[in-house]
Amino acid sequence: MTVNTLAEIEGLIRDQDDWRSRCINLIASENVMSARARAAAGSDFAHRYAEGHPGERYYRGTGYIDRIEEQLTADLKRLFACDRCEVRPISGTNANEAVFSRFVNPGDLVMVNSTPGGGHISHHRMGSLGKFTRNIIDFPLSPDGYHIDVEKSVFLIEKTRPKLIVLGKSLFLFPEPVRELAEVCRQTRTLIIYDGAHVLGLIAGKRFQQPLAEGAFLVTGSTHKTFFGSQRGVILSSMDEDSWRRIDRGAFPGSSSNHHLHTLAQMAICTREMIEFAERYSGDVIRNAKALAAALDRRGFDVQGKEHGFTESHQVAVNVGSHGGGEQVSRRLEANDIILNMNMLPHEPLSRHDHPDGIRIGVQEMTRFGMAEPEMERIAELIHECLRGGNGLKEEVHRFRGAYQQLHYCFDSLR
Ligand code: DSN
Repeated sequence: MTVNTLAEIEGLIRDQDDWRSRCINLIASENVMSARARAAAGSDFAHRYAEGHPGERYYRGTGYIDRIEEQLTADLKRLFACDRCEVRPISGTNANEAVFSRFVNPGDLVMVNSTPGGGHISHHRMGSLGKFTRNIIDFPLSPDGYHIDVEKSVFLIEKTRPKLIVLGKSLFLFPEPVRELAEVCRQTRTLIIYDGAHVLGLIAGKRFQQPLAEGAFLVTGSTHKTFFGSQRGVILSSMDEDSWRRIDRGAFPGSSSNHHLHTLAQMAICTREMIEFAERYSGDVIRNAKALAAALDRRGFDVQGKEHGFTESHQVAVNVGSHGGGEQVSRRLEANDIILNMNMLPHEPLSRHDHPDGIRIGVQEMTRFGMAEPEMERIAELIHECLRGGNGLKEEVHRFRGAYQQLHYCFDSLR
């Protein structure tokens, strides 16, 4: 549908704000920012450039962002207990690109999680990693598909001696075997890259594994899934000076020029919120994910990972093949203003990427709006009703969501 006038564009922006505030938002890669963080998007920083490092910029007029960037970097080092932090990537994929571009040469072998096994597109041949090498192999998985098979992986790493392994993924229910693979990787001089995009806030809250302490060379991540925002990327490490110089050049000028100063300012605010609230928030998120998984299981859904307690993260995965598959189910739910995404599950061939069996559910946003275990029960009930053919649930969804409009785990009320 064509949008003809400026007023129509502005109307669509308002419609989006209004609509998603009435939806049950369950996309595992999204979160919402506090009003204080959102306000920074409209600041003068949105117009400015600041290539380089604080105090050594290629532009003048950067005094204020220099102070913010320095403080943000210091805050993140403290939060993640590391010596080095790169905040200039403008997304998680951009952060991965900064790393791959400096540590992967043509022909280098890299081991990753497969796409059906949950691996992110930037780890694959068609994504960022594929620009630097085509020699990419998958981790062997345990029979349930949600865990890396450590024994087989150790054997494969010893035999093939990859340059890098990339742990961390987009369908991310359980911790990765960082500690278990650290020793063999030391022996084979294989670097462990941990993509923590989905679980960054849970790591910050110390409710998930601590990849750097467990032996990862570096952690990349986006900052807006279980972290509070803004939509950016980050690289964290305690690596040596020489290696870090490569990351530094990878971030700029390798994979970005200007690094979007308004969202950097927002991230500085969100990081302060994380420092204060991450521990409580991430505990609540994981409890809610487990509660939602159990509630769906009780209603007869094929919730994945059952033998391991369903999930240890913000995500729940459900095989809805018997309900018509993930594509159809996500559309039916969207028609009732329950928003989530279809997702491949580990047993599926790549050819089913646009009609997979699975759906992936994330509870991090609704948790931030104050929902707890009883509300997870109600969400399970609404999903169940909808998939049993119930339509016209929108009103009930809006009524339910209407009671959860205030954002928690932030300083908005102290303004
Ligand atoms: N593809 C996104 C996700 O939804 O997991 C991450 O970039």
